[in-house]
Amino acid sequence: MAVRLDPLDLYDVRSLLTDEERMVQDAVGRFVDEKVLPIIGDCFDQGRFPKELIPEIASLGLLGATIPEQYGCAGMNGVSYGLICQELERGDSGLRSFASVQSSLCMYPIYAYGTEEQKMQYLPKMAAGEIIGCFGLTEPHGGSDPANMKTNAKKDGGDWVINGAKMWITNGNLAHIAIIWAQTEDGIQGFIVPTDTAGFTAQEVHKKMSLRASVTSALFFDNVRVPEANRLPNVKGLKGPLGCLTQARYGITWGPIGAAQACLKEVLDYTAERVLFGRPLSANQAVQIKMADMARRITSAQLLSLQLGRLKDAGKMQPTQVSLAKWNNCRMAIDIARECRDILGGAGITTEHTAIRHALNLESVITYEGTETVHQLVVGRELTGINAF
Ligand code: TGC
Ligand code: FAD
Repeated sequence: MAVRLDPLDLYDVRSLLTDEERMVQDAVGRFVDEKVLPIIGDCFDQGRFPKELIPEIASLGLLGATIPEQYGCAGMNGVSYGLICQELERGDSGLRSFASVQSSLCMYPIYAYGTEEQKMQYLPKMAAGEIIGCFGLTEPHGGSDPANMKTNAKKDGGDWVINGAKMWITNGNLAHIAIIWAQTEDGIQGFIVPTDTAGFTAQEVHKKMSLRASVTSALFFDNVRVPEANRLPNVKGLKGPLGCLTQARYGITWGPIGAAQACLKEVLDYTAERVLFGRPLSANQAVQIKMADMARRITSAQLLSLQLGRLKDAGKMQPTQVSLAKWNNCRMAIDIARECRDILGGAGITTEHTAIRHALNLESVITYEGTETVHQLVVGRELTGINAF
């Protein structure tokens, strides 16, 4: 007798995981089912990030999960980090954003570019969720071109004085520290800026229709003074922030798989129950073809991210490969979420169902960490050798 396949994992990608990776996925999955799904629709409606979940996210080892245990982190592999992102985003992209920023954009640069003192001072408390970070690269005049950075840091005795502004910064009003990228006489450098430093202001962005269960802010620097000990000394130039983005974008290739799975699950259940023209909606060819096509695209995305993770864990992952997967998987998920919204009919327009929340969130996910066009042009450059930016 044919085995009934898991509709959300038609190729049994889970069987390609190690026992440890499966345990991570199950633990995060349980957390999402029990703690996130019951509240997240209301959080989105209210425009509220569920801060109360931070201690449990931290105690599950989800913050800085791939950083070694000597810094208070879980020391997991890249595939486990991907699965964390996938499960969190099955709940909501905002929650995955929180973990991505804390882990890949704030803890990673301290780990990769910081001194031993900086690592010991910040990483264990960040893993415990006691210190929250944000990452300031994008500026109001154009995020796709970070080389054209206006925010600057000038040396003044033993200090650095930072002036400028950053825009669209996840966790901005939650954060205790900001990892800020600024132009210096020696090129772009990174600084750890405590958010209670005089001259630092964070202003929350309101009226968002996307990532409503996430904090997004504008940051302003008016003669913000930090000591030399707060500079990340082990990198200079754009490759510093871009190196962090490669880590975060890798995780983001996994996240939208979770969002798409949540949407497909919802319409599989809905179309089985909804009777129109005397039969379940799911009995129509047009509806089955749409759902089959969703499963096809989810399966391709799962295999893409898993192979990317295996390359990452083997130390072979290239930024262009990350760009291809970020582009493919965000496009896959936003198209599926929009199609699921359509299949739900009128019921799909409220946050009683999840498709519209995921579709709206994915408008941000397909834009941040490099827009779809940026990633297409990275792949185009790889193929042709011509920089078309
Ligand atoms: P280029 O000038 O050629 O390169 C500069 C240096 O960087 C190196 N490099 C990379 N290193 C690591 N990872 C990457 N992905 C890298 N890409 C380039 C490169 O080798 C070079 O090193 P060196 O030693 O020669 O100096 O820069 P480029 O032409 O490659 O960059 C152009 C472009 C458009 C791809 C880049 O500027 C870009 O990616 N723009 C998009 C900016 C972006 O993604 N911003 C995201 C902001 S953070 C965010 O959105 C967080 S949302 C988080 C959430 O809530 O989840
Ligand atoms: P622009 O760069 O102005 O781009 C506008 C349009 O032009 C896009 O469609 C783009 O694809 C297109 N375009 C650009 N260049 C070209 C070209 N050469 N050819 C053709 N088309 C082109 N940033 C951070 O630093 N930290 C964060 O924590 C963070 N969190 C975010 C959270 C949210 C919810 C959002 C929405 C954004 C966040 N960002 C963050 C910023 C994000 O990275 C930027 O929005 C993104 O990089 C695009 O920059 P931009 O919005 O300035 O658009």
